[in-house]
Amino acid sequence: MDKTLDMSKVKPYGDTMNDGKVQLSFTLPVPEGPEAIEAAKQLLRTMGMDDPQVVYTKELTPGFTFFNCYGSLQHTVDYLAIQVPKVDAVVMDMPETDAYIQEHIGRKLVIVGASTGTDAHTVGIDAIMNMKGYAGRFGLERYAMLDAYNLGSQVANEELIARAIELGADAILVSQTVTQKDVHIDNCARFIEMAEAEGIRDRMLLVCGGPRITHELARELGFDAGFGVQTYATDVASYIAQEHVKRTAKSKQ
Ligand code: B12
Repeated sequence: MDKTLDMSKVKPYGDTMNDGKVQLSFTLPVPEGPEAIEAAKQLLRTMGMDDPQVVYTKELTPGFTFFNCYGSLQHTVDYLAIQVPKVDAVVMDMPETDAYIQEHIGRKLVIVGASTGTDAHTVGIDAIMNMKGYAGRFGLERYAMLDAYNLGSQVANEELIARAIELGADAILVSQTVTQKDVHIDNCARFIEMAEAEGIRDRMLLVCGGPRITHELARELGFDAGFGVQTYATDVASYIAQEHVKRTAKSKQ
């Protein structure tokens, strides 16, 4: 390990430890030319960068210039002080998860999911649930030990909860992509209120996901877990199976 590396003062790495090198791209509403380059360099210095360099410029359209820049960041971050709430599960692949459910639960788990409220984005929930899957991982519908129902998009909270009750679901998946005016916060908060009113809050695992969802936010909103970008079916299936087993064991104590 490099002796000059201090984890309480971590800096970006370029080609030598602590050189702070970063690459940054942005567009300014100014015409291309020496003044534009100087403006970009001044901005980089203001951002805390030494030795700012503009290595590429391109006028996108008259009066707008795109920049590719390098600089050495002065700022550091205390990596040792960072604490991020995380989903507590070991990620297993599909055959492992199926075997785990077979061995520890002995029946199929029922999962119902939807993109809820006015949200019309389906690609995220499909990536997690659809048979064909996403990024080389099969979706939940493909698992032998899961019964997965994807209700699609723009599904009302009432409808999702009613279907989950009807199907005797073990887990509900809520997908939220649009976050303008915090619509996802209002919608998720209403979903949890409704789940409590219907008496399913402690009977089913409630999971939320989307590009701007974090585990921390989901927990604050009352869900059991939250998943953001770069989530795969394997993450979700592993969590649901392991958490189900943990809770069943607890309820028997
Ligand atoms: C495709 C798309 C559309 C398509 C959707 C088609 C469809 N069938 O889904 C269409 C054209 C319909 C559309 C419409 C709109 N869109 Co749009 N759309 C996108 C786009 C380009 C890609 C989204 C996507 O498919 N990502 C790929 C998937 C795989 O990623 P993901 O959703 O993040 O999912 C992953 C994780 O988040 C997670 N995940 C997601 N859900 C869940 C759920 C659970 C339970 C779990 C565990 C995990 C999980 O797992 C997935 C896999 O890793 C984004 C921009 C972008 N590049 O992201 C804008 C974007 C999402 N759209 C946006 C907007 C504003 C809209 C509209 C409101 C536009 C308008 N004014 O009409 C409408 C919305 C209408 C509505 N009522 O919802 C904004 C949202 C901004 C915001 N912060 O709210 C974005 C970011 C574009 C932008 N930069 O402005 N859109």
